[in-house]
Amino acid sequence: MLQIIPKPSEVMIQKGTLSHDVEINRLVKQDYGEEGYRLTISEEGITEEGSQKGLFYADVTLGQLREQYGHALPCMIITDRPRFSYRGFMLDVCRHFVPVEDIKALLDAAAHFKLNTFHWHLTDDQGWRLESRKYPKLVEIGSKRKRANFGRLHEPAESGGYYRWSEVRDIIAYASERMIDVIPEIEIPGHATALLASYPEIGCGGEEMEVATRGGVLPNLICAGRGQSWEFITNVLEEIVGLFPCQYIHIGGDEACKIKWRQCPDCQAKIKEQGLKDENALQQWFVIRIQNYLAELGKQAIVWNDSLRGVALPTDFVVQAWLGDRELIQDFARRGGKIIQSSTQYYYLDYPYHMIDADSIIHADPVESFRQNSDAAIPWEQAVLGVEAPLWTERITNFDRACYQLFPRLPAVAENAWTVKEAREPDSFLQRYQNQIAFLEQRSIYGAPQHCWKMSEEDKKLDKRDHEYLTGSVENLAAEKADEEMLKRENEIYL
Ligand code: TNX
Repeated sequence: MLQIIPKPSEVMIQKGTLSHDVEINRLVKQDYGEEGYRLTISEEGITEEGSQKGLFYADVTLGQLREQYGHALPCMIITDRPRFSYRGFMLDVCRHFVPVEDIKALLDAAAHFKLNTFHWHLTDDQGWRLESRKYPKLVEIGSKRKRANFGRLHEPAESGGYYRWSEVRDIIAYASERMIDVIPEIEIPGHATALLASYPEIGCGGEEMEVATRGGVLPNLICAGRGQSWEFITNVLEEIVGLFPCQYIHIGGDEACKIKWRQCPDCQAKIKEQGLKDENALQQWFVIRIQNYLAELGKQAIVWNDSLRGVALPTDFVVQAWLGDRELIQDFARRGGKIIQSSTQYYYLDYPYHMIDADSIIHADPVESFRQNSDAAIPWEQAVLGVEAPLWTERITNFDRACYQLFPRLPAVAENAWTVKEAREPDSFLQRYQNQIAFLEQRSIYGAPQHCWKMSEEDKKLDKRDHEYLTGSVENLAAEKADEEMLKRENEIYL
């Protein structure tokens, strides 16, 4: 069996082996679609055919074959193409900063599994991580925070970090050599505490605050009613559009708890002025303006599914589905909208292995869960643009821990995103993963131990106990719970 991840669409094994060194014959052809390729290994030599991206993926496949067979390659013809055009992983660099070198190692690994999108979660309550020339306080103030209250972690009293424009360009170039697009995310209007700590005048009532040191849902929102906020957002987005060549900009939109908007005279005046129904409609009015602004600059906005609440969101947005809003997601798909599959049930790689092991990911079809209990007329296979796995980092303080969470689960996600339905073979995934370990370890990527790949009930119990130990400072959890209860009472939709 070929030890390749993601499993290719079609493999024809031929007689013979190729054991001498050969030059690879590369033919640029569009016959295999935007990212597909054909790889032919014969006793005479190796031929790759495809677009520029296809040729890159042919090389990746060949690399994995060499890992398996060394210098005696069996003759074969592989014809391969991806099921989804969007195959992503997200990295939260806000809760804990991630150095450039670590991001590059993860991009190497992502490309090895034919992922093509890196979603860079650059702003959140606990940190603003992107240099701004127009708003220098975003990093002077917003990129630093005091010891976090995420759980039982040994953290320094202060920490921080941000990316300079030169580093951003370096990451984009590095990713691009690996056929990976980089999508920046700026959270609007919620998860904005670090921004508001830097520029309080962008929030409701100009309230002063500090960069957050706890997770969960906080009520600090960009004010939708003030002219200053609009100017601020468009200026920041203008810088971002200038930096990132990608078609998409992610503008967040999750967990925007509306307590302050309800009390803010500017937001309430805006609701009246625009004839809006409520605060959800105000969020939509705000993001639709932003999408229109981005469209003028040739970009498209991605939002988390929470932004579907209110009126019917125009389908020029792409919606990233993580939790809830089932019917709104269905309605969006029915109207022709595109959706990224990031369900917390399978794709949240910050969750512990006892909740999601690699085996359960690989057995989940990215489209089926949308199709279940939905209107049969919805063309889900077209509506799903692709799959993305987020790595939130509240409890991930370093590269080793990130790698533990990501491997082998990220390769399982990559296979779900790449391998066409007819070729899927989930049962052989864990065995094929063995052939990838040397590549990863050469890059100092050490994944989770084998008992995590497919967890027995006993191992789940032990993992649960370890996880509670890691995250479970009792006082922290009690404080978080009390805050959340308060927010829940005031805000019907969240948590
Ligand atoms: C929810 S997913 C969040 C993040 C957290 C994550 C933890 C999403 C759009 N929002 O802010 O980090 O849960 O799993």
